Amino acid sequence: MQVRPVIACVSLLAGALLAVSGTAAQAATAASSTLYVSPSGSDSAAGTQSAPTTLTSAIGRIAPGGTIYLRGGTYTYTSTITIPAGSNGTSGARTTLTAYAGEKPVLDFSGESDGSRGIQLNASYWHLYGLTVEHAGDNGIYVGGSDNVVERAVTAYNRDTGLQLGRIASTTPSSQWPSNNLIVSSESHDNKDSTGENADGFASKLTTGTGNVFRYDVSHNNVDDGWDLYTKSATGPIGPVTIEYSLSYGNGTLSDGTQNKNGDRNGYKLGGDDIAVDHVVRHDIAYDNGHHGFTYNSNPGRMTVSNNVSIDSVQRNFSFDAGSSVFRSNTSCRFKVSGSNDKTVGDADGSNQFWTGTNGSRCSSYSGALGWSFTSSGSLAVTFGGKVVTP
Ligand SMILES: [Ca+2]
Ligand SMILES: [Ca+2]
Repeated sequence: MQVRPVIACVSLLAGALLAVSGTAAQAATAASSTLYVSPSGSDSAAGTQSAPTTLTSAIGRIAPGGTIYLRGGTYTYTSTITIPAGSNGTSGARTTLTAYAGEKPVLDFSGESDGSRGIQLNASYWHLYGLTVEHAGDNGIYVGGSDNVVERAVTAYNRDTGLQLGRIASTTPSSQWPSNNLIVSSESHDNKDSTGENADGFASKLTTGTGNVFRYDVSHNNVDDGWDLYTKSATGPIGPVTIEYSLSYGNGTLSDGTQNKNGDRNGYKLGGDDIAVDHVVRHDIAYDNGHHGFTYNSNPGRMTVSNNVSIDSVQRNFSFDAGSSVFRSNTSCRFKVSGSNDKTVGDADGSNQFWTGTNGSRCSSYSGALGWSFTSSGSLAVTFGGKVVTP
């Protein structure tokens, strides 16, 4: 309650600044809800452009639907930054935590001890944009809330999975597991836990609800898997996840060449403990992963597996030994890694070109060197030999 007068003061200033270029409606929203954060900010500062505050102070002060701007530079932290449950935006106006336009805030958690996460997003209806989160003692970003958007994030060099969704606490009932989150236009790479068997790029596993979506994301060179949708008997099925228009490559080998014998090394790992979940996996590319490209991993459900491309996996490009998944228009190619034939138990028709010793006609589009970038709109452009592919 003590901070209320400060907010009012800040709001007047922010409103005056934004009114120049914004509409009246935008200015009215920003008028009670804009804060600026910089690496040199202090907790007690007003949070204006000229007197920026700290991220933890801003999280405690921002109004629902407001915007926190993070100026560029490196922020060093020694403990988790939590956006607490209940500090929600609204369905009509998410609370936004965003990189200041044209700047790159890097949140460096090197000083954390093992087991401490970077950002813990327990609230709902937030929009995180443009954050780089590195070297956390556990997950870089952990999403326990619902209806959030994480956009243009980079999670790298963390000591567990880069970006993970899961319940807030062991006491959280399944009805409150994180749901309807969108992870979009984000990159996760070189995450590595000390055992070498847990750190994936992205994970919606163990305790996640329905409606979570990954779109236009890139996961590469993580010690374990690119994506992991693991389920286990103790906690039961998770909600179906959608992974689309994304890329997973080089998992099982870090960018510096490091491997760990415990790494699972799959591009997309889609299950666990023989529990059926009907995930949707479409328009995705797996390239040069250390085990399977796409694997059901004992998920016997009816997954939608369509328009994916898998190339040069060390084992199978597509590995589905059981279940009733529906396979359409998938493409499997080998150029330099021999591997094993695909196995696709379920409903697979002639639109697929699975690998059983030779490349199909569509493989000619995937023979060159891999490249990728995000377009200005945030979609993912993947190229082979310099040519954009759109599987
Ligand atoms: Ca593992
Ligand atoms: Ca994993």
